[in-house]
Formats: sequence, C-alpha cells, structure tokens
Amino acid sequence: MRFMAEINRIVILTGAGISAESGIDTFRSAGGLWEQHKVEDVATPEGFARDPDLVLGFYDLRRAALAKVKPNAAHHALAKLEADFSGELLLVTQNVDDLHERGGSRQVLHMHGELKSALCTSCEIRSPWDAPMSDRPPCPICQAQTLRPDVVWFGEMPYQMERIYTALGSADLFVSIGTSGAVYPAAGFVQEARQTGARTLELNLEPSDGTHFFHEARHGPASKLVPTWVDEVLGR
Ligand code: BV8
Repeated sequence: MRFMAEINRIVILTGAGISAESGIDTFRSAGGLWEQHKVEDVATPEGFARDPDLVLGFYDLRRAALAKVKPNAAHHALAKLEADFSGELLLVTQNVDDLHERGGSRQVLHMHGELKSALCTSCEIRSPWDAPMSDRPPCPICQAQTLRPDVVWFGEMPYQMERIYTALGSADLFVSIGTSGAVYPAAGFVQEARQTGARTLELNLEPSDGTHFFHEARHGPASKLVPTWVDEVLGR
C-alpha cells in the first residue's frame, strides 16, 4: 500500500460479501439468492410485469429479513473511516440492505437502490418504506396502488452514475469489498480508477472475476480484512 499520507481521495465499492457475515445471502455463492430464484423472474422489469406478486413477495421477504440481522465489524470499520479520515471518502454500495447506515455510515450511495425505499410507478416519487408491498399499499404521495421496490433491476440504469464516475476520476485509492465483479457497470469501476492513476485494492473472500485488475488483493472475511485495512489508512 502506497504511503498513507498521499491518500486524500478514496472511493469504496461494496457488494453482498460485506453483509454475508451478518447473515444476508449473497447472490452467487452456493445456496445464494440466484440459486433460489431465476434472475430474469425476480430482478428484471420484464419479470415484474409478468408476475408482480412473485417479485413483490421476493423483496418483501428480503426487506423483512433486515430486522433479523445486524451490521458486522466491516460495516463499523467503514463508519469509523468516514468519521476519522481527513480526506474525501465516497462509499458506493451495490447492496440494497441498510447495514452500512446501521453500522454508522452517514453518507452511503446505493447505486442499485434500497429495500427500505419504495418507487411509485405513477408519480415516480420515492418514499422511505419498511412494510410489505404484496398487499398493494397506496403511494404515500399520490395514493395510487402502484408501488414497486426502489431497486435497480437488470437492464435498468444504476443510480448516480455521474457522481460515481466523477469521484473515480479524481480518486487516489479505489477499494472493492465483497463483490464478485460479475455485474456491470460496477465491475468496471476498477478500470476507471486505474485509468486516472488510482491505486486499487480488492478485499474479498476469494479472488473476484476482476481480481487481475487490482494492484493489490487480500483474501479473507471482510470482518477481518476491513478493520485491519481501515487502521492502516488511519495510521493506527
Ligand atoms: C445496466 C438488484 C445499462 C437489486 C442487481 C456489459 C456492460 C454493461 C452492462 C452489461 C454488460 N453485460 C451485461 C450487462 C447488463 C447487466 C450485467 O452486468 N449483467 C451481468 C450478469 C453480465 N447490468 C445491468 O443490467 C445493470 N444496468 O447495465 O444498465 C443501461 C444503459 C442505458 C440505459 C439503461 C440501462 C444493472 C445491474 C444491477 C442489477 N441489479 N440487483 C437486488 O435485488 O439486490 S445486481 C446484484 O448482483 C446485486 O445488486 C449486486 O449488486 C450484484 C453483484 O453481486 P455481488 O454484490 O458481487 O454479490 P455476489 O454474490 O455476486 O458476490 C459476493 C462476493 O462476496 C463473492 O465474490 C464472494 O467471494 C464474496 N464474499 C462472500 N462472503 C464474504 C465475501 N467477501 C468478504 N467477506 C465475506 N465474508
């Protein structure tokens, strides 16, 4: 790792692996979410149009499960980094859970949306949401019974891409935590960062699909790797 004093602007990308030790299923490991359901049935606009009850039920279960899990040491370490790091930090997550926020992070960019948010397909306004949608509750804004999970499905544009690319363009360190590097555009962020001269570090249980793009890769559980790395950055 380059001498820490030169690190002023960090971009972090997290994926399902950072929440695995909290008890939330990842997508592509054995028994993961994509083994229980076909992606095209539950994570595409076409699947939602075809069978809205199946999709609303899938997200209702995942939303309800949040009450039974809690942040782990990796989430808490990133919150400590946000509080104590004197430079600029952008935390981008592909996760739709709220464990970063419950772990103490105050600025979290959910590029694939959030379970605890509802998007109305009539007025297109987002509202904080923590209840089921299968019973077609009315939109808090326009009352239409047309709420959908505020998550980015395959074929849909992830959120705040402009802001992410701007941050990648001026980062001096990009860290990828707990993601398989299987889904774009997130999987391409490491290459964006390298093009602008950033150092790149992968913290993951095992080598990801894009591990060869990283200057450095450390493999092991996030609850061990992330606190150690945060202490390094904070010079502890
Ligand atoms: C888009 C919904 C364009 C919410 C998800 C080429 C270029 C660009 C796009 C494409 C392309 N080819 C295909 C595409 C389209 C597609 C895509 O990438 N497909 C893939 C499958 C090839 N991408 C899209 O459709 C994206 N949109 O491109 O729009 C566009 C342009 C113009 C106009 C309109 C549109 C949208 C992608 C978002 C899809 N939504 N989820 C939800 O239900 O959660 S994706 C889903 O997979 C998750 O959101 C997650 O973000 C994503 C990646 O999964 P990971 O988080 O990495 O989880 P995974 O299980 O895969 O891996 C976990 C990792 O953790 C593993 O490596 C494991 O080893 C590690 N791990 C496990 N335990 C631990 C651990 N690590 C540390 N500690 C542990 N304890």
